[in-house]
Amino acid sequence: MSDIPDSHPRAASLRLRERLVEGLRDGLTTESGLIAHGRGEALDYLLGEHTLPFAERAIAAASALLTLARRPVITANGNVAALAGRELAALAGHHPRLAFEVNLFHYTPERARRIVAYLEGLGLRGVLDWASSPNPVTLPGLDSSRRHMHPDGVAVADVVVVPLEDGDRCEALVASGRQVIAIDLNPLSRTACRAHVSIVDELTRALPVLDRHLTEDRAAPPEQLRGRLEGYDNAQTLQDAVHAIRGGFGER
Ligand code: PTJ
Repeated sequence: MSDIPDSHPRAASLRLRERLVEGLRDGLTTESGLIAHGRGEALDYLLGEHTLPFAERAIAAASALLTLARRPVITANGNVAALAGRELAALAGHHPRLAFEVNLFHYTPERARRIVAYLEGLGLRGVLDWASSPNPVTLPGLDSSRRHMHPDGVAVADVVVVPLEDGDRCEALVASGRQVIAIDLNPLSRTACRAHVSIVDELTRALPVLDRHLTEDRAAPPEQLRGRLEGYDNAQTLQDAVHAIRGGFGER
């Protein structure tokens, strides 16, 4: 890691870049992942690099969905593992009901194996990889490597969290009847527009907030959680996010 002083105005953003560059070096992330990160970084800059009220609302709804879920699964690609491995491990430690599954667009068995090993090295046990199962299941309507599902993971999930996802998979998951929670800084992406709950926030910032909400919701009565979901309007979330991006937050 290079030495980024805390006083650097862009320290947090530069440290995220470093996580991805390390991820590339360690064979977790692809070159395309760096480009995908640049797009997210630009949008986050326009959002003021803060978790804004529309994202807080979406995270509260996501927490209700996950708490009510029978089998909640969070999927991780190369960017997600490299950027947010520590945050995922913390989430898993606090909320053992959550399952984690590797799902890659640019799939190679070696990269999947490295991602599982990396996450397990951070303390996240039992990360699923469809290729390790003799009976992987296929998500209908999808041609990419992302169609494969582990039979104990996404295949049997009723709620799936898809951070930094491509639109095709999000659409196919929604079409399959699963509830889908996206974490995506682009409120105009097909993923954000198709998901039931779209968290328009930077992944490593959003996960600790979700962690806190999940802890608080453990004691919440189910009717209260269902009421929160009924009152949640994802179209409004996306509209507020677009408005925030277009408005900008001034020079920093
Ligand atoms: O590891 P693989 O092979 O599965 O590939 C992963 C990537 C990310 C390369 C692949 O899924 C991809 O190309 O994704 P997209 O289609 O570029 O979509 C990524 C979305 O995530 C974009 O809308 C970005 O704005 C958004 N994004 C990027 N970085 C972040 C982010 N959203 C939240 N937090 C971020 N840090």
